[in-house]
This record gives sequence, C-alpha cells and structure tokens, in this order.
Amino acid sequence: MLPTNNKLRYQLTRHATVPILSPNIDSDWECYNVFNPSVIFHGGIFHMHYRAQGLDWISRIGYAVSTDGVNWNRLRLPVMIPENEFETKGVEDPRVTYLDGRFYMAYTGNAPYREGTEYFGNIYPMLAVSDNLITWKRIGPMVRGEDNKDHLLFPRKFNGRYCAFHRRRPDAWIAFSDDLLTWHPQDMQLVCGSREHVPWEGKYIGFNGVPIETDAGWLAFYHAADMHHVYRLGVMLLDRNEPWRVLARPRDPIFWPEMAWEVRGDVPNVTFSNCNLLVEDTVYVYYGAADHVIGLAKGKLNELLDFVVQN
Ligand code: BMA
Repeated sequence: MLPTNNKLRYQLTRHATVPILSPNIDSDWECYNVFNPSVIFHGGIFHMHYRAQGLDWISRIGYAVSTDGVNWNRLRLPVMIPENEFETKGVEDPRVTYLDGRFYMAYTGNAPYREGTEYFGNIYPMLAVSDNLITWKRIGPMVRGEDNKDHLLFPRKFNGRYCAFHRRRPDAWIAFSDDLLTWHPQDMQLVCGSREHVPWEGKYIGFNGVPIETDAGWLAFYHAADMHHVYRLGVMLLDRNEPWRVLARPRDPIFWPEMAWEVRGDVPNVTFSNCNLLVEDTVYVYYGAADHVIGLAKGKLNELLDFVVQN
C-alpha cells in the first residue's frame, strides 16, 4: 500500500522476519492457530496471554512467560476455556490491564447467533479479574445484545471511575463504570470511526492494546479493516484527561501485512494487535498474523509521538 501525502512516514520495524510464536502441533487445543496476544511486563518478566485454536476450532486462552519478550515458555494447559453462555463458541482476543494491584482481562465471548439483534448480538465484551495471571474470575459482559468487542480497561481511573474502550461496530467508543459490572449507555460515547477518503479504514475500526500515557496525551493504537478485509494498524493521540477527544490522527497506517505469514494463514492479510507495551523507550507491538501465528514489531516512543503530532 502506498503512503499518502503525510509530512512524515512511519512504519513499525519487525523484530524478525519470522513469527515469535507458532501453533504447537503436539497440543490438541493450540495445534491450529495461535494469535492476537496480550503481553504485560510485571515482576521483571513478560507475561503473554494468547488466543489459541485446536482441532475443534474453539478459541481458548493460553499463557506464556519470557525474560526477553521474544522466547516464550508456555503452560501446557489453557488458562481460560469457554465457561458460560456468553462464550460457548470461544474466548478470544485477550487484553490484560494492571490496575490498582490486580490484573483485569478484557476478552471477547463468542456465542451462538441470536436472531433479531443487530449483527446477530452474539459477540460479548467480557471482563475477568486475576491476582496471579493464571486463575481468572469472571466479572461478566460489559453489554449484551450487540456485536461489541475490541474492549480494554485503561490502566487508571478517571474521577474515581473505571474507563474502557469498546467497539460498537463500526466505530470505536469509550465507556465509564463505577464497579465494572454495570456500563450504562449514558456513560458511553463515540471516540472515532473510519474516515472518509481513508481507504485502509473503509470497513470498521477498533482499539488495540492498553494505551500509553504520555505528557502529550494517550498514545492509542488501533486497527482497521478495509473493504477487502485487510487489517492494518494505525495510531492516534487522545486527550490525557478527556480520552474521548482525539488530538491527532495521521492518515497513514503504521503497519500492514507484508510477510508471507501475514499475507497467508487462516484468515489472509491480517495484522491484528491487542498489545502495545512500552519497554523503556520502545513500544513492543505484538500482533496476530493471518489469524495463525504471532509476530512482534517495535517502534521508538518518541518517533511514534513525532509521527502523530506532525501529521
Ligand atoms: C476480527 C477479530 C480478530 C481477528 C480479525 C481477523 O474481527 O475477530 O480476532 O483476528 O477479525 O480475522
């Protein structure tokens, strides 16, 4: 894809020309696809939660640890498997936030279609909590009856309230809650949608990983699908205290499928990220490639901020 007329161009740099995690053919639950991971850095090590599919094609969530963010040791069994009516067809796309001493996972619950609701109403933005990253207690869905996902919890509260991104198809939204259980419609608002004349965002957009708080505002990464179902990544800057206000949003994407393993896989032409982790001065963007393997791309925080502000 050719960049448009931005003043400054930017592309995340691949850590390597090969994936950092691939399906485990010796395992029944993760032998088919591993993708769309969340990674946090805590207690001196990297912790990854990733979506995995095996022979039955049900999504489960696996857990792996690493000392360098590149080489991983996985647990033999998944840490999350479908457990209730909101997730009978799978638990997908984890996004983990560390907040007030606990770990919260936002993940997608996939359930059978419900007739009569827009977009089938079978996709649930789920929340769970853990103190050890392995055993998770369900909190429940943020909303029901709409196709809502790409949600995640901010790493701090605003005026004493929890804050989360979510996606009300086709747009990216924000919501506030006192207790994580109740998310009232009046406490939700639109952040942004696809832009006219920006073909790579043609179909819909959603936020990626926990945004990075900087002096200039929240650096928020997002994905968009175009009309051909190609998934690219972009970045924007949101107001630090009113994170529903977009301060800057370049026209061009910062990452897109190029490698054979990003172009071909279970779903072709997909780079999809749930995680943009700041490690010292570098943002580690872990991503699912073609819904089949996991890649890592990196960017310097100051270069990303320059790119956003100058465009
Ligand atoms: C999105 C999500 C992702 C997936 C992507 C591409 O809607 O379901 O989990 O990676 O589609 O298939």
